[in-house]
Amino acid sequence: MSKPLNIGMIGYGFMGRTHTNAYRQVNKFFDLEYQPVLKACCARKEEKIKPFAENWGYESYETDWRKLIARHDIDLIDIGSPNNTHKEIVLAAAAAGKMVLCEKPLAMDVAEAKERCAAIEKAGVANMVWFNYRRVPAITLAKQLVDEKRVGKPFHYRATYLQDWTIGQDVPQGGAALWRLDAKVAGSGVTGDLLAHSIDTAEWLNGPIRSVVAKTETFVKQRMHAETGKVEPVGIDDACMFLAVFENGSMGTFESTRYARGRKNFNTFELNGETGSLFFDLEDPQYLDYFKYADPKSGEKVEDHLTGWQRIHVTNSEHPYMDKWWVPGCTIGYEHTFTNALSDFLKSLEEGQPPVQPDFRSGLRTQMVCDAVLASAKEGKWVDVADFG
Ligand code: SOE
Repeated sequence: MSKPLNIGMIGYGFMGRTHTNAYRQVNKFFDLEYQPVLKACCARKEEKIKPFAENWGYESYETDWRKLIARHDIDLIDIGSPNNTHKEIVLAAAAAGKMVLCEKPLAMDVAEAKERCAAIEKAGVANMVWFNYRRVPAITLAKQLVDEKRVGKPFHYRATYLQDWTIGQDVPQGGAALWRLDAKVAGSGVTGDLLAHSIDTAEWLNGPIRSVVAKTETFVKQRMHAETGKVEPVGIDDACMFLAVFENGSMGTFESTRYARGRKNFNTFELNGETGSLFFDLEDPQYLDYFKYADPKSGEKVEDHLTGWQRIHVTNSEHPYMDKWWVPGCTIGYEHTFTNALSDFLKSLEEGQPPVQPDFRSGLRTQMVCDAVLASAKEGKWVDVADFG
């Protein structure tokens, strides 16, 4: 039986588009009871949101998110607007009993994340944070291989998230396109924007991070602000590297920057365990590399003259999500990760407990690690993540 789910989308930028595309596609590929209906979208500027609504097929639009939340014909509020707007919207949406989906990072800091998590849990509304990379089939497969004990006792986790789009000194900060460079709007730089993804993936695959020591750098100290026209100090971290110790005893290294010339969205991880290793690179997203040293069940070593890394082309129907898309060998891409995530969310509504992951509590956990990283960079010493809970 089909159940309409009326969507109220806030934001029309990069994330407004990725999420809306998922709402439009999900029922065409996944067999689900819930059918998202593009009821309304919302942004302050009518000249922006009206064409967005027309282009993507929203039935209506609003220019005040409070009005959107007050509407009785909206079931779910999806937040794809800049980070500093998330707080009030989440609190109001939860109080109104709406389901809430929120773009990452969940919050500007832990205090805000806790408040949001408490509001959502008190209201008992369905929720999810859009850490879409968990739904790259190769990353979901990595999780399956970890759960199947094919990596064994973990020793090392190594993550990088590299981009290069802010190197120019003349790139302004602030405004609709560049708010990620404005600390007042974004909260932090690469730590909240990029490392939050790496941390979410790392904790999903390798369990909680216990402690961290970090160093951040801001290479360009002043930039013109797109809204004021004035040259203002830059408050974000342009680059951040940190060492981590996981609760399971393994060691982690994380590196992120927007100053790695030639790297566009180089989100990689490698996990090295006693019986195997895994490697993934988002710039080559249909592959998962696996090195098998021993059989997970018998423990028998498989090392011989054929031993080597195995490149798994994650496009077969037995691979996560792939039976819903094309025929084996045909790849899917970035936008499909949002559709896959949405299908999991809608399935969880259909089936009830357990709530889909990553939920707000999981987003709070990632925020704790981000805050610990930034605090460590400030204090220049190891800090425990638990102290930020
Ligand atoms: C930043 O450039 C950004 O758009 C992030 O905000 C996204 O979360 C990431 O997936 C791609 O890069």
